[in-house]
Amino acid sequence: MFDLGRFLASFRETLDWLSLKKKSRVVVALDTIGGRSRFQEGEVVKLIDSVSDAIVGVKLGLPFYLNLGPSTRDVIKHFQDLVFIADWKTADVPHVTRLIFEKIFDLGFNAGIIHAFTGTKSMSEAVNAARSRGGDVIAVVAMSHEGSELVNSQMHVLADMAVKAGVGCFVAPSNNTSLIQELRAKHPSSKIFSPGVGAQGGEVKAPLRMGADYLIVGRLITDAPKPDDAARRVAGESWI
Ligand code: OMP
Repeated sequence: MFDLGRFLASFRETLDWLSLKKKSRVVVALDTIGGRSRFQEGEVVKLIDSVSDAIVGVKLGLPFYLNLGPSTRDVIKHFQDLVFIADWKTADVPHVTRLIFEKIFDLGFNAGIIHAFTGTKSMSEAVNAARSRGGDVIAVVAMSHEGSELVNSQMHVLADMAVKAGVGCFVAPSNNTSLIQELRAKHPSSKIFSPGVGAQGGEVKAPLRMGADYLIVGRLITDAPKPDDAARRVAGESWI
């Protein structure tokens, strides 16, 4: 189905538009389905279909691509009313980063995630690939897991490098909301994506109140007995 809102807008505008339309700030991280990391294309389409009215986008990581390969393109093509984010968390030299991001957009993704610690030149190459293909880049500037203290202690340096490279979207953890608050204060017009909700201890409302724009939610939805119910519940809570 042709979708005018999606056709006219950039990644960030499309997200805002989908968010308003669906009253949701949820991006689903599709790493597992019912606890399994091996699944068929049909299962993926069925799961996304069942939650699509409650979410604004889907984030597909490297395990997903290693499982489904080029069929990932067919999954993306199936859905008009969602954005797709490639979470390959690239961390490479500039010219290889550009090659990876070109492939990401050729597959139909709307945005890709890069590690900000790779520096301004690598991020600029990702941004160049994104601009030439109408996509966007999201930089990881802080993380949600135990062991991320080093990267988190450098969040502001990383975010400044990302901004210098032309990146306006960040990943920052929902289970460490003071980092979100600091990031929002320094970068008022950025988009902040916040993972770690549910399975990693983050709450739904707290990161949004601190300034996050979107929640990245995986197992809480994808491994739930009824993913559609779980997605609707999280979406409802996220609409504050
Ligand atoms: P759940 O813990 O199942 O909700 O999944 C979280 C998702 O967010 C996974 O796909 C992770 O790869 C991703 N993620 C984090 O959990 N922590 C981070 O610091 C960054 C990310 C990410 O970049 O998306």
